[in-house]
Parts: sequence; C-alpha cells; structure tokens
Amino acid sequence: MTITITAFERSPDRGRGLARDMRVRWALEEVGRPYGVRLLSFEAMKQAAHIARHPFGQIPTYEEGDLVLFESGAIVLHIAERHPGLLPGDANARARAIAWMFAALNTVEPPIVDLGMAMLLDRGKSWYEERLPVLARHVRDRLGELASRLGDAEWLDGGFSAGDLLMVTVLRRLEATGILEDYPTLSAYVARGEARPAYARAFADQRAVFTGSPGR
Ligand code: GTB
Repeated sequence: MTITITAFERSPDRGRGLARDMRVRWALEEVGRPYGVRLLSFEAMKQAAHIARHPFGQIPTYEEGDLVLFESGAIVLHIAERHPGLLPGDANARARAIAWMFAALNTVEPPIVDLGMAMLLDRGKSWYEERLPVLARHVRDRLGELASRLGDAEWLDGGFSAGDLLMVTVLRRLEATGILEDYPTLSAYVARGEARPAYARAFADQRAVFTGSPGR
C-alpha cells in the first residue's frame, strides 16, 4: 500500500529539518518503507480537503489505504508498531520505549517550543528580557534531568528506538539557542541520531524541498 505524508511546500525552517514531517520521514526511512509527499501551502493546509485529514489544518499527516492519521507522535507509533526496528520485542522494553516517546512530546518538547516561540514572536515586548531566562530555565531543568538519566549510554533505554527518534528531533529544535552545547552528552546523543543513515536520507529529502534540487 502506498504511503503519502504531508509537509510544508515552503518550510519556515528553510530546510533545516525542524518541522514535524522530519520525524515521520525518519521513521519511514528507519523501517525501509518508501513514501510519497504531498506538499501544502499555508493556504491549502486550511482548506476543507486537508481539514478532512487533519482537524487542526497542520502537517504532518499520513495516508495508507483507508487509514488517515494526524499527530506526528501517533504516526511514528503506528509505523513503529507495524514494522520491526523501532520498538523492542520484549513487552516491558516496548512499553518503556513508548514512555520515552510520550516523554519527548509531552515533557521535553513543550518548554522547548515555549522558548522557541518567545524568541520568534516576543522579541521587543516590554517583558521579553525578564521572561526569556525563565523559559530558558525550564528548558535547562529538563535537559539536566534528561542528561542525568542518559548518563553515558548510547540511547535512552537499550537499543535505538522510536523514543530516541522523537527525543532527538525534539532536542534539535534547540539548534538556534546554543543551549544544547552546555550539555555535551545530549549534544553527542543528538549527533548519534543525526549520524544514522536513515536520518541522513530523511534530512536530504526534506531539504531538497527547500533547495529544489534532488536530495540524494
Ligand atoms: N502536535 C502536532 C504534531 O505533532 O503533529 C503539531 C503539528 C504542528 O505543529 N505542525 C506545524 C504546522 O502545521 C508544522 S511543524 N503549523 C502550521 C499551522 O499550525 O498552521 C512545527 C514547526 C514549524 C516550523 C518550524 N521551524 O520553522 O523551525 C519548526 C516546527
């Protein structure tokens, strides 16, 4: 069955792989499933045809036969559950990997998004200089806790899993802040994720949308 995902026609990140289609592309590359991409303008994302796929008019979405999914975490979980490679076989290890997926999206990503949105939209506001350190503190608290748990392990819980895939994509969103550099074990963890061949293929393909030249 053909898989089609949606992505920005012109991503505001200018091909840096920070939009959430990147995690879906990476998961599909990890499990070796080919896919097509429907590129959407901001206008098309809010039209009825896309709202039928995604109630909030966002990317990414995932279509495979009769199945239409939205929410990047749900899509990655769907891919991981149906193909070997992203979740361990042992039931308890699998449950823990899924817990890391939720941790990436529900515990680590929100403060990172809050900081990123403030840096993007609130610069110049009267309270910006006071608020920014507070938001950065929230991010640093989570990074400290995550670094403590990771220790000097390669991945969060045994072998590479969908939990690591999501966590790496979430941490990459700190790129413009310089904060991650203060956490060398987490920087190295992100670098290990980025060094995976599946990541490189996904990154090249999303970048090709921006550059207009073939990614690989
Ligand atoms: N919870 C949903 C999920 O995980 O799938 C959130 C989906 C989402 O936020 N989609 C964004 C979107 O469609 C694109 S990824 N936004 C348009 C809209 O809401 O109208 C978020 C994103 C956008 C841009 C950058 N960037 O430029 O760096 C990074 C991340």
